[in-house]
Amino acid sequence: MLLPAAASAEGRIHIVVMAKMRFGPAPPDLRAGDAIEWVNDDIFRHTATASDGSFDLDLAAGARGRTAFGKAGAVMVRCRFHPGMTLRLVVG
Ligand SMILES: [Cu+2]
Repeated sequence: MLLPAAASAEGRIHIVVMAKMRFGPAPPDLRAGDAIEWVNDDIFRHTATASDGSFDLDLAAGARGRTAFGKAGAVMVRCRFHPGMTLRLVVG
């Protein structure tokens, strides 16, 4: 029986900046086990809220926070305060 190769000790951390009422681009190489560090570089409070309920991060202006991605798949992210802010993530 073959065992899967050992996973790397830790996933990588990708940065997504929120600025000017928008999410920055989705990381193209996001993988299960990775995390995103959300950086609110705006003058407004924003959230990074997953449509599947897997995370809901509330960030004051200037704040940052991380969410981890445990499994592959697509997830839509939006800001609860600004309906125009959306981001589609694909976890490989
Ligand atoms: Cu917002």
